Amino acid sequence: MPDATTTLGGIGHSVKRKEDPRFLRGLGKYIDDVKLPGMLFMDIVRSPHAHARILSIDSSEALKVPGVVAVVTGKELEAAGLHWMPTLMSDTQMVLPTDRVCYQSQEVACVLAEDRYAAADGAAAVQVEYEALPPILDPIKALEPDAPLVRPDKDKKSNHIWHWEVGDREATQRAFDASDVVVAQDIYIPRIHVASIETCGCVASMDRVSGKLTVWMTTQAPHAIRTVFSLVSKIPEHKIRVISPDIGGGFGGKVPVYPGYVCAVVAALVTGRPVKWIEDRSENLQADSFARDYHIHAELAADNNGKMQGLRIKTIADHGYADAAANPSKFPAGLFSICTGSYDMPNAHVEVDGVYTNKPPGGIAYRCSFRVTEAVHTIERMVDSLALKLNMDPAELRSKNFIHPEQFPYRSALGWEYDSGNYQAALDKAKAMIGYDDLRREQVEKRARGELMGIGISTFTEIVGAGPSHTFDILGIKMFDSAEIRVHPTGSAIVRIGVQTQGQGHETTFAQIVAEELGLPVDNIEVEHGDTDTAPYGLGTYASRSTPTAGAATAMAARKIREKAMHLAAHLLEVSVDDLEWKDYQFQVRGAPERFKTMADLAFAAYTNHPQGMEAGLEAVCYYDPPNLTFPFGAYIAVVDIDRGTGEVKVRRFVAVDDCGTVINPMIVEGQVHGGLTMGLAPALYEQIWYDEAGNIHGGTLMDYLVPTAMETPRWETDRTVTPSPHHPLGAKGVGESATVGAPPAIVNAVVDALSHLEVTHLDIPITPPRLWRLLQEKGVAL
Ligand code: MCN
Ligand code: CUM
Repeated sequence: MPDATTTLGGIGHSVKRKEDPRFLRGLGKYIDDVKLPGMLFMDIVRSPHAHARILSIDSSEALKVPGVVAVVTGKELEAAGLHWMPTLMSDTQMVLPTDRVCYQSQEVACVLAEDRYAAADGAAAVQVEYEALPPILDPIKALEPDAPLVRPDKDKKSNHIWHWEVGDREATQRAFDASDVVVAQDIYIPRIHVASIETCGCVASMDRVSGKLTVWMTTQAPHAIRTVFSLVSKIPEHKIRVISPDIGGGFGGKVPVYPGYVCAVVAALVTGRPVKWIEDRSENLQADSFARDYHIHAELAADNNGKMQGLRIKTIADHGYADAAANPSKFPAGLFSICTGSYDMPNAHVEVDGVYTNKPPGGIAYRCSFRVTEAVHTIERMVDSLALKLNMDPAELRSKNFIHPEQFPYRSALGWEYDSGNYQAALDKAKAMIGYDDLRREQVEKRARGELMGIGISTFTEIVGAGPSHTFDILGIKMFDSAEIRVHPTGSAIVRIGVQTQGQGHETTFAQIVAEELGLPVDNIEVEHGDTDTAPYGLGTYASRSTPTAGAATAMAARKIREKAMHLAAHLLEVSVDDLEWKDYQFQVRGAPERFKTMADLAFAAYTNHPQGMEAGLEAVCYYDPPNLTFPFGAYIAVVDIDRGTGEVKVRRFVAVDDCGTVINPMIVEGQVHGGLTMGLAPALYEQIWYDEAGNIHGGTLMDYLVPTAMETPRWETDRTVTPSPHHPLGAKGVGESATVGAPPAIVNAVVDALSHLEVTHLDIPITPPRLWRLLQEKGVAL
């Protein structure tokens, strides 16, 4: 007989996803499925130049295209004061330009038409006269004193945006002076793009009777967007409704506000008709927010035994023409300062400088909780460099430096308080799964035969769950999150949460939390989110924050309900609350377990038989402000074989042991890890966006931006350890990005390991076959 928790589908059960029946049958409701009477379609004219003056925009031919209703340019927006908008990092970004464009594919004008095709024909007919200007593309050259300015509109006459540093510079210098060995490395982490299946878009509609603006949009943070819309447009917040319906992948790319959204809203307000805007694939790849683009110089100091003494990092962050990163306001370089990783690093100092260039605004997106990928890549590569220099096994070097379980809560040299961890246990498990020692023996034999095989390790620490509101905010809005639960008289319930899902399965996992806390079956619990008119205020889904924040809020709200239910139970059973205990998902009389009330009994009583003086109903709200972030971690080991004839890297095996504390749904967590690993393989071996000297984008279509398919993806071998978070009510940590953060250095370390006997100490990503083949040729080992 199944036990109570199996029937409930509570925490720890691989409940099948409630959202899948509609997705698998093609019945999801995405933005493009929103169709309103009288709806106009918008298309965007984009710049062919990376940097140019706009001499004129002639819309007359476009207006002659049958079906075209209007053309909107920056001049029209300027008249309404809407041609610039704030970015999430308090920078400014053009909605539509009035006099110059700053990157290739930048929005120049938008065309509104009766159908999508007329809009596209209209956009092609808009004539724009440009005077090309030399683009500034290299962020290091952009910092030279005589470099032309990307942003002449700014008071500061420089391409330097901000400087940020943390740690103790002098102490770190002393540690370096006193150390036996120092390894130093330049590491470039290139621009990449999330390439979610669904591109971005919106439908904006103004109801002329109620005066209410409704915007269905591909956003990961509907409430924050509504507040910012209200502040910028002066439309009262209750007259704005933002709905984030089913979303076909977010991965960070749907956090920022893009000019297209704003243009569609303005067009709906001006024309009085609903307006739909949906990006095509190349617009999505070429103009939306980018990730990474960090030029890193790192140094790691240690003594001869391999005990790490200090870490020093200097980074130039290429932000494109605007700092439109979606970081918490006080963290211009995100949480890059997690770069001391899983190691007990006594000293560290980190500096980052943000720089403008003629590229699309970038700085966060791609499954990374605010620059953690860059941090993890740096430290995990540096640890391997050190191992090579000391001729020490990289697993052994890691073990020597891990923060020990008894050191938690651990305060890092850069100021974070790690909540919990057990790094050695995860590494031991991964080593056992993959057969580490056997692989090392195999490598020796293969090397003797001239075969190139490598083993790479990454033992990373993530930092997710922004955030404690005393330090974390977005444009002043504190980063808490929320849940609201209402139990209906017949024992089913609705849960509304301030975060939402872009594919993570929240409709299932949040129901599981309530099932566990209240003892109601998961099938009877509906989860609703993404609609600002109904969901409680929350900051949205990114930075793997849903479980750490709204997950905690859901548990706490459920516990408030349980508290009230206990009083109802005492009333019904005619005992004092002190005589009751919550056991086997029921309130039982202590010592007389045959006298009990289930939550369904109590829900009914809450509406039909509640004691005089008690409010009717059974519902609760919680706004949860986490006391700390959560620090999930993992140990990954990759085995690669290199084809000496083609330079192709084949990932033969990949073992991933993750620890995200208490697991709510093991199947969903495994799915998150599988997807995340594939998105870690991608930048390691395939994906990159780069710009040629004229500022033309490369990797701006799926012809040359290589998203891995099932063909390239190895069979992931996953397992886990469980080290609960001591401060989360369920002990859970986030997991949504761990694999993307942890995987790239494991793969790079494996490739470098395969070539280490040829004096190869580092490779930048992506390690593509042509790049690697050239290196094999140089080393005389290509076939
Ligand atoms: N979970 C769990 N037990 C845990 C931790 C998480 O069962 N201890 C479950 C959660 O309940 C949730 C899922 O795993 O269903 C992910 O939870 P969490 O780690 O809290 O992350 P978020 O829900 O906040 O998701 C955001 C994260 C981010 S930031 C990116 S980027 C990313 C990712 O999720 N984007 C995704 N995974 C994605 N998966 C899909 N399918 N689509 C995206 O756009
Ligand atoms: Cu930076 S990708 Mo996720 O945090 O949406």
